Amino acid sequence: MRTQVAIIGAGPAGLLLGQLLHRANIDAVIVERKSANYVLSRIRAGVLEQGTVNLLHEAGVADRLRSEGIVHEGAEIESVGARHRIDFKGLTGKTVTIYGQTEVTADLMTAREASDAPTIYEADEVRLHDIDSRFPRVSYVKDGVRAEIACDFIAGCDGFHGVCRQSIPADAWQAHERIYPFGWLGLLVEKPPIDKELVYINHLRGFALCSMRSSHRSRYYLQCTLAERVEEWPDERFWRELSARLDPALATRLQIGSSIEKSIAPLRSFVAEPLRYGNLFLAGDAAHIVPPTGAKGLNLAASDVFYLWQALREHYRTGSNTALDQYSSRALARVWKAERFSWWMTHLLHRFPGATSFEQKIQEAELSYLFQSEAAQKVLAENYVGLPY
Ligand code: FAS
Ligand code: PHB
Repeated sequence: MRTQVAIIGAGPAGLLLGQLLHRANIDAVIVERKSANYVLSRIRAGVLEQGTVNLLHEAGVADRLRSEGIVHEGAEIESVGARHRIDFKGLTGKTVTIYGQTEVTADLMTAREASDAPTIYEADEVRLHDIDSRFPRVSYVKDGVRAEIACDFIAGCDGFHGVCRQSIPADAWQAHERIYPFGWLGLLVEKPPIDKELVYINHLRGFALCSMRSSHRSRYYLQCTLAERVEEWPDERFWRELSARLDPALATRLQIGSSIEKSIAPLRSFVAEPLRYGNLFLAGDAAHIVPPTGAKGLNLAASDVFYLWQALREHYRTGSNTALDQYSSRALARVWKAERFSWWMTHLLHRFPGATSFEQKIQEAELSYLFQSEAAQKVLAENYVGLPY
C-alpha cells in the first residue's frame, strides 16, 4: 500500500490529524494497535480549550459538541475552608467547554468511517523503517498477515507507550521528565454534578477534583499513593474519602451511586525533544505528558496536530518544507508553557509526601496570594483557557 502520510495511533491526535488531512485532500492511513471499541473504552480528559473547539469545528466534527458541550466561564478552587471562583470569562474573555475525550474520539471515528479513508485497527507488530530517508515505511501484522505502507511522512500519534518515539535513535533525542509521588484515582458515575462548575480542592488529606461529563454524569478524582490499586477502592470507600475532602456545605450536595468506571493514573511531566526525526513527526502523548491538573493533555495534542496539519498542507500545496522544518520548535514553544502551568497547578493543589514545613508554608502563601490578587487569578485563567496557538 502507498499513501502520503502514515499516522500511527487512532487516539484523538491521530484521528484529528487524519480528518484534517482528508479535508485537505491529503491521503493518510491510520494504523492502530487496539480495536475501535477499546480506544473508546478509555475514560480520560474532559475539558476542551477554545482552540481545540475551533479545530474540531475546522475538522467538521463539532455538531454534537455544539449541542452537548457545556460552556464553563469559571472554576472553583477550595483550600482549608476558603473557596474562590476563578472567573475565566471576566479575566480573559474566554471560556472552556466540558465535553469528554471519549465523545471527541467517537465523533472523529464517525467522520473517519464516513470518509472511507483507511484505518487499520488491531494491527500487531507495528514497526517503522527508513524514517530518516525520503522513503519511510511502516510494517504491521493484521490477522496474521504482514503488510507494509510506503509513505512520504509518518505522524507518531501513538501515545506515551507507543513505538514511534522508541524508533528514534537514542542519541537523536532528549527526554525531560518529572515523576510525581502520587496518582489520581478517577471515578465516573451517572449522577448529576455536585456544582455547576469544576471544583479543585487542596485538602490536608490530599487533592480532590469534582468534574463532570454532562448534567447527569459526573467525574471525580482523588489524589492517591502510587502503592494503591483500584481493587482496594470499593465505591463506598471512594465516596467516604471524597466527602472527607469536601467542604461540609459542598459535601451535602454530593450525589453518590455505582461507578461506571474507576481507574488510577500515575502523574508525570515529560517532554521529548526534538519532535521530529527525519520524516517522522511526534504529536500528542507520544511527544509529551502533563499531569492532568491543568486539563492540558488532550488540548496539547490538538495544538500539535494544528501545527503539523498546517505544515503538511503547505508542503503538498507549495512544495515548501519551511513549516515542516519549524514544526518541532513551534509546537514545543506552546508545549513547554503548558508543562509549566500543569506543573505549577499540581504543586499548588496536591499534598506532597515528605514536604518540609517551609514547602507547606509556600503552598499556603501561593493559595492565599491567588485568592487575593486579580493579577494572579488572570495568570491562572489565561493558561487554563489556553494560550494562543
Ligand atoms: P492516546 O494515548 O490517547 O492515543 C494513542 C493511540 O495510539 C492509542 O489508541 C493506542 O492504542 C495507540 N498505539 C499505541 N501504541 C501503538 C502502536 N505500537 N501501534 C499502533 N497504535 C499504537 N488529559 C486531560 O486533559 N485531562 C485528563 O483528565 C486526562 N486524564 C488522563 C487519564 C489517563 C489514564 C491517561 C493515560 C491520560 C489522561 N489524559 C488527560 C491525557 C490524555 O487525554 C491524552 O492527552 C490524550 O489521550 C492524548 O491523545 P493522543 O496523543 O492521541 O494519545
Ligand atoms: C476531567 O473531567 O476528566 C478533568 C477535568 C479537569 C482536569 C482534569 C480532568 O484538570
